[in-house]
Amino acid sequence: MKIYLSGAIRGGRQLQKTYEEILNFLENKNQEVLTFHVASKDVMETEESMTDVEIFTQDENWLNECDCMIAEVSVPSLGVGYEIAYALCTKKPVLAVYSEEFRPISAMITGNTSSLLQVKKYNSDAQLIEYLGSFLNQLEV
Ligand code: 6K6
Repeated sequence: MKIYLSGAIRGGRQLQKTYEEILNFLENKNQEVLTFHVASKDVMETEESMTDVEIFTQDENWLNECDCMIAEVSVPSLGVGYEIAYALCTKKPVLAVYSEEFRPISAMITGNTSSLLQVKKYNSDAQLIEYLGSFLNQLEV
């Protein structure tokens, strides 16, 4: 399954290690993560090699190509919010996870009752992984 991993870049990189953990879990489950760069330690340096139009176009293509989205929404990010809305409008299932240490999350996420969106608050790495596993199981992959 092709997964769009969404996480803050210009919004702030304080959860980069968590994004890396999510990426590792998904890849160990043999999933194809289209946006693996979100978890990269060097993303800000790499960013300088692309224009904003190139970034947007590439991500829009991946949003159209993905089967589902996993978004880490603890760190507020315009890009992540945009991507979640795009995925839902194009009828893709979305799992949005956030750490209880980072509340409150936008009501546009926690108050969204779309049947395609699951929003989960985690209190440990183990719980985060549990939510990821359960989301994959629901999609039967
Ligand atoms: C290339 C390689 C590594 O980094 C780059 C250039 N930057 C971006 N590349 C790809 N996607 C990006 C880049 N900057 C933001 N995004 C998308 O927006 C990602 O899919 C993230 O989920 C989201 C983050 O948005 P901001 O507003 O926090 O930057």
